[in-house]
Formats: sequence, structure tokens, C-alpha cells
Amino acid sequence: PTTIYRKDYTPPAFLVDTVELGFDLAPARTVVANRITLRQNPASSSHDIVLHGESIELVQLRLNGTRLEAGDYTLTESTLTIRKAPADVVLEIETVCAPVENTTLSGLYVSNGNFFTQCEAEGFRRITFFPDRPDVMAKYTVMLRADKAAYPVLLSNGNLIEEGDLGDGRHYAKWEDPFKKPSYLFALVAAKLVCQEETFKLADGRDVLLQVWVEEGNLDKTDYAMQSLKNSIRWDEERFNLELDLDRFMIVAVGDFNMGAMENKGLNIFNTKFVLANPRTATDIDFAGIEAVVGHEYFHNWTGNRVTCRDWFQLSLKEGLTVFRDQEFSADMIGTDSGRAVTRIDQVRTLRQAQFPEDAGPMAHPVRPDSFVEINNFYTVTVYEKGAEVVRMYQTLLGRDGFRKGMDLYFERHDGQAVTCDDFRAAMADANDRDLAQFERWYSQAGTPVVTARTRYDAVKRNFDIILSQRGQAGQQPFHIPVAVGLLGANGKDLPLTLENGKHEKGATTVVLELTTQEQIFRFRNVDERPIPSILRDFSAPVILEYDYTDAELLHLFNHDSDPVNRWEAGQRLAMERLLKLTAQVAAHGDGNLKLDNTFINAMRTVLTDETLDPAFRELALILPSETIIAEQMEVVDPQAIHTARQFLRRTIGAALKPELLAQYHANQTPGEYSPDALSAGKRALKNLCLSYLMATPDMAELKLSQQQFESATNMTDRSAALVAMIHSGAEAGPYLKAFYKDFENEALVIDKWFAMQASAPTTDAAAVRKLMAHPAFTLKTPNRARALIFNFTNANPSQFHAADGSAYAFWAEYVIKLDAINPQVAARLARAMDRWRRYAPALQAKMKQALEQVATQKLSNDVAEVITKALA
Ligand code: DPP
Ligand code: ZN
Repeated sequence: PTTIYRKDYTPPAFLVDTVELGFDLAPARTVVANRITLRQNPASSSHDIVLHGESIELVQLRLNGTRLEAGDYTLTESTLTIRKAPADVVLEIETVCAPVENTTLSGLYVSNGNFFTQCEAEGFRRITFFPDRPDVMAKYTVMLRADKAAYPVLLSNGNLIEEGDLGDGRHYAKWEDPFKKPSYLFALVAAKLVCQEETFKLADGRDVLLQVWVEEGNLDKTDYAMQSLKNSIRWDEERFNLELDLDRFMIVAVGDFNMGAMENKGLNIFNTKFVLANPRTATDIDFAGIEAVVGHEYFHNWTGNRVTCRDWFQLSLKEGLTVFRDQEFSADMIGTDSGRAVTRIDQVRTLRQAQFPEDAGPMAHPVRPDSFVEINNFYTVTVYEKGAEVVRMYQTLLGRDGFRKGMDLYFERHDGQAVTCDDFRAAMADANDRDLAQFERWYSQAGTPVVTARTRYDAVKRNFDIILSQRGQAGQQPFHIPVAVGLLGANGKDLPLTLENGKHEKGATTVVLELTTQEQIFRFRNVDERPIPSILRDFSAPVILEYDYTDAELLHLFNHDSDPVNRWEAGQRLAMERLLKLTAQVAAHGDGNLKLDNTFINAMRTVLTDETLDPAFRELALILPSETIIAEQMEVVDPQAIHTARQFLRRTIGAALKPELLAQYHANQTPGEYSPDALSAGKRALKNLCLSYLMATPDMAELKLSQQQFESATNMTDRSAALVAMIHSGAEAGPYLKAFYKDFENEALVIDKWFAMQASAPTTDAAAVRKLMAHPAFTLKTPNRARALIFNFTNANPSQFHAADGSAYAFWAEYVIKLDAINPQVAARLARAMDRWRRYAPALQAKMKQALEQVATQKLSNDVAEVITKALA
């Protein structure tokens, strides 16, 4: 496999003006006729036309009307090159492909008998020969022909301009996209589907047609996606003055899909998981996911489609920005400050659970990578979630209005272009007259910076100093880090702030300190008492903050901090301290003599019963850091000891707070008609967390409670939570699992849950997973199903995945190899489960290495080879 470098970027030799595609669709043999007009790019000195093409068969090729023979061009496994081409060229290319055999789900493929495409990043080349790179933007016209009975619906990007019958049972549809686009945004669907549709009025008064297309049996699950789409359109108009630029916007759901969804121009194709929901089949988390992903893909229409990426190293230009936009959208949809904080805490949890480990492991890369072997491996939490943090920092530094000015200038300058992360940064800087040169390091330097804080108080001069220092990885330059800070008095209230040599709003109780050098002193004046500092409020930068808080200070913050994120954070620190101590004790002496202090229990009790706090916040404050997050804090990871320690803590809380947990369980019921709104969802989350604590050491009464909840639940959130509580507590859940399966046999997304909850149960070992794989409903070919069972075992069940006998590692190796033969993108994700193998105790490490090496000996896709090679390097 070859490595591609960002520094090697060169502009394309030829630009494409128009693309006319004709498809004769048949599962085993689809014929694609492609007519493209190209012209020499004045910015390039090359005269060679380089087209990409993969897994397609060339039937014939014409250049300006003349048929080319084998000697006139060079064909390799992945390219077709025509040397010394004239400046203006019309190419006519005929190819064939076999969609039904395409299990990679990249390019044109068949899912449940219907045709779909996925072209990002490099799938278009599996459909036809083309300069398949995002800086080649062209206008597309698409003619689809297919059997009418089997594929009554024929869709592509843009507007439908013609349709009709062809005789012999076939029909056609012709689509035209009025906007120039890169090939990765091309899409087609030929399928037997039905739609929910609606006419919607835009802010400028235009009527647009909105459609959500699904298989017939799923028409009862499209309301929320439609509502989310309308909300997204409104939100982008109001927050960024960005309007839908088409007359028609379509969402299509497909059951076999590698990603969450895809923002193809005017024809978004979605994993069913992010479209289909009704109270019976979907949980609150599913509903929230649908809102976020529908928003995300819709927002791409401007941040991604109208302004796209020059090359794939710039992926975060559209992804980081669009994640930030969908995060803001979800927060605004809740509308309250406390609801907004809950979404922010969720984002911090995701970063710590997945991004920090990535940034510290063998696949670490900057938000804008410098090199890759396979671009599909770089659709990562770093590019997406850390990328969103980087965008958020602009807003923190420039303010909401300043950020908006930067966005306006970005579109003014770059509409219709393929640009870079530097172009975005320049727009932010220029619109606000700010120097953001140093900020560039967030794009170029990998790893999570550590910010260390020290403080000193001078009671005589009434000065309080916060000394901030930063360290990145060896050889890195200092970052430009916004550190939001507030000071709490002994009464728990925010103190007024007077920052020396700094500007902030009068009366502000939070200021943003800008740490730009290795170490800086920030002095607050007129401070009447030694305050307790609340540092990194709202998680103002994606860093690890070190500060020597005492337990008493943490308790004070946990009880009083006006910043909900830091309030939550104080609780996490209290818990983490204890979890690490307990883990060390278990490792050294077993689990016989573990103890937990009352201070911690009391703190948990206080937050649990504080009715002034949102239930959603209380739930987050009561969840202990995950086993994965605990592992990241340890030099040498002992997964069994972590699990034992965390379970001990859960059991102890469950027992000590039993009356309060029961009371909250009953107080947070949501009777009446189900609604996924944030308040109701928060109540259910708190109630179900109470249940899971109560079930940590279940006796008959708790078991009954779970069983009752399972049986009387009117929605999937409560039903699945009850079942999970039973399975994960080790209670006998067999009959309930059976009943659940039977009820939802025909709901693929619910059956995914059925597999997932078993895979992540601490009692499920590799042998049990293998047994589940033999279930007739299991298949490796549908990514959702494979992820539900296999990934939930390898990623969400650490104590079993790291079983001392190495049985799960062998299982992992076997399925990385098996999946790679079917779907390299999904296999490469599974391969990442070994990322942190060097952090484990020697005995486990040796077994992990052995499994990695076993995979390495196979003939692998580029995707998996890159992950394995980097892990072993
Ligand atoms: N479909 C993926 C996303 O929206 C890749 N663009 O993030
Ligand atoms: Zn995206």
C-alpha cells in the first residue's frame, strides 16, 4: 500500500465542466455510459488526463468522437491515463459493473433488492472512470433506466426533468443537478420505496418539496426525521442565514450502509438507524441521533457541498464544522441553558471515551492529517469531534457574532469552490481583524495537550493568580488555548472578576483566558477571599486539565458551580480518584476489603435528590466514568480490576442510596403519550439509571421492578432499559430476551439492539458471542448487525474482550479477516479495537500482539493493512 501526503497536492491537469451519465440498471450487470467534457486546467502544466476506476470493466472509450484502442491509453488496476490530450476533450466511456456482488457498500450496490450508491470518499470510481477528487466540480445530468415493477422509484441529485416508459416493462427518469459538485456527492437510488412528503415554505417564500423515502412497512417511522428536517431548514435560515438552494430535498433510508448517512446533493442517503423511529421501536437516544444526523447532513448542503474540500486531508473543513453546527442545532432545539449544558457534557464524554484514546494511540493524527494510506480510515473522532471542538474554539474566542461574521465571509469568498482549512481560518481572522496564525497548530499538531494550573492567593494585596502552563507532544509548539475561568466564593456564588491586563464584560463571572505560550500568569484583582477556581468552564478547549483539587474543593464545585459542565466534572473527578484507588487495591489484594467513604456517597445522594436540577443533568452526574475512560488514566491497564472496582462502586451506591434511588425511580415516570422531548427523555434516563443502580445487586423486589417495567413499558426506551438492567446484572433474563425477540422479529433495528445488549453484558464471553453469531438473524454483510454484535463485544465489554486466556483476541483476529473479505471499511473499524494494546499488562500484551500478527500475515485490504501496520509499528 502506498502512503499519500498532503504536501504532494497538485491541481488536476483537466477540469470537468459537464457529466452526462446513463445507467441501465440490472443487479448482475449494470451498464454505465458516461459523457464528460474536460478542459485543460490553466493551473496545471500536465497534459495527461488521469481518470480513476476500480472494480469496473471498460467496454469502450471515445475521445472527441473517435474510438480509442488499447494502445491509446494506459489502464491499471486503479487508473486510466490518456497522455498528451488536447486542451478540450469530450470523453465517452462505457463500463459495466455488478452491483449485486458489491459487498463493500462503496460505489453502486444492492441492498434488500434495491439499488443505492455511496461515493464518499472514493466510491464514484467504482461506478465509472472519472477524475474522482473533490477539487473537480462539474454539473451532472443523469438518466436512469430500470425495470418498472422492481424499481418503481428512480432518484438522483437535483431536479427531476423527465420521466416515462420505455416499453418492455422498463421506465426511465432524467435528473439534473443545477449546482456544480464533486463526484463524491453523486447519488442514485432505484428501488421499491414509498415516501412521506410535504411542501415546506422557506424564509424567502419559496415552496420546496421534502420527501423521506423508506420501504413500505416503515412508513410509520418517518415523522421524526421529517420534523427534524424542517427544524434543520429553519435553524440554518435563522442562525446562519443559509437557505435551501433546491426545489426538492430527499432523504432515503437504506438498511445496509457503512456510515451514519451521506449528504449527496439533494438526495441524502441514510442508514435506517438515523431515519426510522417510533416510540415502539426507538429509544430516546435514537430520536436524538436522528435529529442530529438529519441536521448534520442537511447542514452539509452549505458546509461541504456549496463550499467543499480541496483534497481529503481537508476533511475536517466540512466535518468538524458540520458537527459543530449539528451540535449547536441540537442544543438550540432544547432551548434551555441547562439543556444546552447536558448536550455539552455528552460531547465531552464522547471526546474522552473515543477521541482522547485515538489521539494517544497508533492511529493518532492531526485534525488535518498529513498523510494516509486509505482515506476511509480517517473518518475519525479526531476529524469529526475534535474538529468540531476546534471550530467551537473560534466561537469561544471571537464570540457568537464574530463567528457569524467569519462564516459570512467564508461563503462570500468561497461559494462554489473547493478549499482548505487555512481558507476557513483566514475568513475567521479577516472578518474579525484577529491574528489567528498560532491557532493553525490545532490543525497541524496531533495529541491532546495537557494544561496544568497552579494558583496563589495574596490576602493582603487581594490578588488571585492562576498560572497556566501547557505541554503537547515532544517537539510541538504551544497551542492557542481558550481557558474559560470563574471563581467561586465560600458561599458557592461566583465572585465578580477583575482581570489584570485583560478585557472582559463588566459584571462577567466567567472570563476566557488565552493561553498562547508555554506558561502564563493571569492575575485577578480585588479578590476578597481565597476563591475556588472553576477552570475550563464549558470545556472551552479539548485538553486535559491538571489541577490539584482537594476533595473539599471538588465537593464545593460539585455542589455549587454555576457552570454545569464543571459541576459535572467535579463529580467525575471525585469518582475517578476513588475508582483508581479501588482498582489498585483490587489488583494488589483482590476484592475482599474494598471500602467507599461516606463523603462520596453523600455527594451522590445530594445530587440525586436535588429537585432544582434537571433530571438529565442528575443522570449524567451519577454515571461513573466508563471502564474505557478509567483505563486511559492508568499506566498499565488491568481491565478485570477496573471492572471489579467499578462494579463495587456501583453496588455500594446502589445499596447505600436504595431508598433515594427508589423514590427517584417512581418520581421520574413519564406517563401518558410518549414524547422524545429533552425533559421527558431526561426523566427516563434518570429513572433508568436508578433502576440500573438498584439492579447492581438485585434482590427479588428489584427484579420484579425490572420485570414489571419490561412488561408494562409503552416505549422502547423503557422496555430496552429494563431488559438491559436484567441482562447486565446477571439475572435470569432468558424468557424476556425471547419475548423481546419475538415481538420485534421484523424490526431490524430492534434486533440490532437485541444483539448489542447481549454483546455488551459483562457475562458474555467470546464463546457466547460465537453462539449468537450462529443465530439465523445474524449476518456479517449488514454493517449495523455486525457492529451490534461484534463491535459491542470488542469495544463495550472490556472485561470480557480482555479475558486472560486471549480467547476474545483470537475471535477478533478471525473476524477482522472474515469481514475484510466482505467489507474492508467495516473490517478496518473492527481492527481499531486493538489500538491501545501496548498499555496492557505483559501477559495480555503478548496475546494481543500475537492476534495482530496473525492478521498481518493475511492478504489484506489497504484499509485493514494500514490499521494493523500502524498498531504494530
Ligand atoms: N456521510 C458522512 C457525514 O456526513 C461523510 N460525509 O459525515
Ligand atoms: Zn458529515
